[in-house]
Amino acid sequence: MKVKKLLARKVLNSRGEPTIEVTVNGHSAAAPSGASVGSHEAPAFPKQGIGFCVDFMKSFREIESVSFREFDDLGKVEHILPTVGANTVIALEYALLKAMSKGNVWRFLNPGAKKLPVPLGNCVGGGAHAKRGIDIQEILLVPEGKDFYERYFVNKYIYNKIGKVLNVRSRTDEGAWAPVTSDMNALSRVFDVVKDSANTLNMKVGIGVDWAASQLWRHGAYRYKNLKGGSQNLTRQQQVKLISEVISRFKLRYVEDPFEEDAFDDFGKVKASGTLICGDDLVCTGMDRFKEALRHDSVNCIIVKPNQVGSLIKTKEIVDFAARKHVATVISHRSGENLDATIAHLAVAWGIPYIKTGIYGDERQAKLKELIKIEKEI
Ligand code: 2PG
Ligand code: MG
Repeated sequence: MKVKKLLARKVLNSRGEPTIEVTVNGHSAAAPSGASVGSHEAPAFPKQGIGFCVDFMKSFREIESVSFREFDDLGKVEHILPTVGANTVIALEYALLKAMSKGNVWRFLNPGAKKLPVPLGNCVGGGAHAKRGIDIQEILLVPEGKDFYERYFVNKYIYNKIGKVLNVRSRTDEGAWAPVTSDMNALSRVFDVVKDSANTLNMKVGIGVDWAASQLWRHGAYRYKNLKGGSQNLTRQQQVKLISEVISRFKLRYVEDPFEEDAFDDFGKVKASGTLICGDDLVCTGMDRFKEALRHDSVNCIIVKPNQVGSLIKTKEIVDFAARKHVATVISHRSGENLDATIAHLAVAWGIPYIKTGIYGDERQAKLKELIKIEKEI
């Protein structure tokens, strides 16, 4: 495929922040943006700003001489990362993939793909994703079910139930309920609703948490506004103890970033059987940091977010490497999203076992609906 028409413009994401949209031969894509951004992520945009990136893409003539036939050909544009930032590269790569595959990305990448990922559903949250509320960034549902659609259904059912039980109207950036209460109260109420709903539905549903602990870590302590009914500062050791207690009390299936982003050793201290200990800010989709995490035996799961690293080639490398190391992967949306559903296609094509997308809102539903469609095609 040759790039015959390349367009770029500024658009707004779900948080109302500007980002770039790139269109290749009529196929458009934009990259999402985070609010709890790991300090080891590639910069989303260069300091000259998004307007500069839009102008750069519009005059990116050298792309016309490249031929794009397969996934690895994306490597031919990745040298622009230092100039235009990770979000521009990812928007361009998504648009190129869509154009190469005529919109059928998963089949183009892996026609033999068979498995759909398990949707981790953000049902209650706070932290950097809400103006007021709990300290924990996300409480997630980990549904079991015979197929993707059933798991999608379970998440939606329980999400609605939780809204009624907590009696809240406000939502986080990702569409999760944002109650103003203590973290422990939120967790135990979700735990009760999940238990009741699982009985009613006759299904198994686990609970997960994205603690996003780097956001709480300031001047050598984890600083909570309302962990148990009042503000509290915890040392590293106290945080390890807290996380271990919470894992066993709520039988957590999944815990993301329970410690600050450089605490490789602490992650390894809370390994519990049946619990995925997941690194997001810890690894930032970076191979070097992932290898460091393996050396410290920190995690048995990692988040992958293409725009943390600004390269789909490197994202695939880390996904494949993790599979070889028996480390689970979770491909994830960002809190500032758009309607693009490419991560749904990547999850299927690359055999990624989990996808984190949220439950409520058009931008979250876009990915889930795409997976429901793909399940029918498979
Ligand atoms: C996270 C993400 C997505 P953000 O921390 O996992 O939920 O948040 O996009 O704000 O980094
Ligand atoms: Mg996270």
